[in-house]
Amino acid sequence: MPGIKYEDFLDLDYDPADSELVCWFHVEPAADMDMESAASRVASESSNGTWAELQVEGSVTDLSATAFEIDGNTVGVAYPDELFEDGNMAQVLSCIAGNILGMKAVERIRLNDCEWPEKLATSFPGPQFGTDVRNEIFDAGDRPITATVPKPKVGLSTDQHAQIGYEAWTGGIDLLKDDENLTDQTFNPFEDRLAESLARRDQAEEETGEPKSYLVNITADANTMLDRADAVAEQGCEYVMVDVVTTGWAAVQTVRERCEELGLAIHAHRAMHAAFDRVPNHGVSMRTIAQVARLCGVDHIHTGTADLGKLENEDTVGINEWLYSDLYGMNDVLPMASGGLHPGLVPELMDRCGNNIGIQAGGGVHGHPDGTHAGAKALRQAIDATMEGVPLTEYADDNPELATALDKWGTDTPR
Ligand code: CAP
Ligand code: MG
Repeated sequence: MPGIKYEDFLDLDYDPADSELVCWFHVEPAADMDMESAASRVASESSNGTWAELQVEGSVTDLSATAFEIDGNTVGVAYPDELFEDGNMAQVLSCIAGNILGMKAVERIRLNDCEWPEKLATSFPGPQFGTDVRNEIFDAGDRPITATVPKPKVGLSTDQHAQIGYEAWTGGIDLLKDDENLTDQTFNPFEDRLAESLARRDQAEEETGEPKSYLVNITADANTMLDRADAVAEQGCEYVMVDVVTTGWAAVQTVRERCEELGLAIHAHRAMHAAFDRVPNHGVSMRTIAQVARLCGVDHIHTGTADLGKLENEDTVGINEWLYSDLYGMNDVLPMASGGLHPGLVPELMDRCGNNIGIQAGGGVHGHPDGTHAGAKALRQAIDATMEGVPLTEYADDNPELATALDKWGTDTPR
């Protein structure tokens, strides 16, 4: 590319082709840099440019990106399809969320949103089930499905873990969920926990007549995750849980391929996402992380509590809407609301996020004064009341477990 300069990556009259990936960045140029120069460098460094002028003979397919829009601190960059390897999320992110995040030409930069073109998007499998899990795996009708994480998040023995699962399932919870840092530790080994929890699940299904399942955390290196997914399928469970940010997208894609063969749904925990998305002017947005997760093929992903819970959230409702949106016929994803939730917050949560969600409460179930079983009943009572349009305080008159939860937590947001 003899003579190509940074400025050649900027064209504010350019109209992206439908085949191009369009990325929207928040850009704060370095002190000695104007926005147009910064935008050119973003497009250059994330596609096929560099700082030096290169003398390269012969024709090179034009893989250059184009910074085509600047609006305040918002910069739009269009990437030609040939730049990307179909179906390779690691390579895509190495372009659009790679070196540019550390460039001296920008003080801050954040990848906020992507508009995925059909060929690239459909080169990924997408979710196997999506929100259909609510009625393909459970008989949830129109209500949100429920999950609970035994607490303390790690340290319980296998027996204690399974017993808590049984009490939660028989109290009305649909899904028992491992916590993000529970995998295969000596105090609660994976294989034992899987077998014992599923044995209690079968008992709880028998007693309640309701389908129950278990989000067992298979997080590990890719090969171990494949072995664990095989074990989950052999034991007759419907799900695996993966900490998708700490395992990495390439490993998620490998697990997704195996889950297609095994017919297993994937629950994506997003621990470590805040390293990318918490700072509003630098990093990678949760919206982008959720888009990547959908393409890679998770069925559930945590997207926050619309600021009702204990953790910082960005645009839960907007992210959820994208997860439900049509993407070339790709399955949608069930958003999981979690983090500081308890029965008193359910009506407001469902008012803000609707019913097509999962609701996870750990402390909000096991912290109930009368224990896990009562806490599970209180969570389901809060959901049932909200589905019937009955105020919780009124519904609590005939539902003592809910009354006790409201006495303890009211409608306060924990910190
Ligand atoms: C919630 C949780 C989840 C967070 C993750 C926890 O427990 O198990 O990991 O919800 O955050 O460890 O805090 P509680 P997010 O229900 O007891 O708060 O869902 O925002 O990814
Ligand atoms: Mg957790």
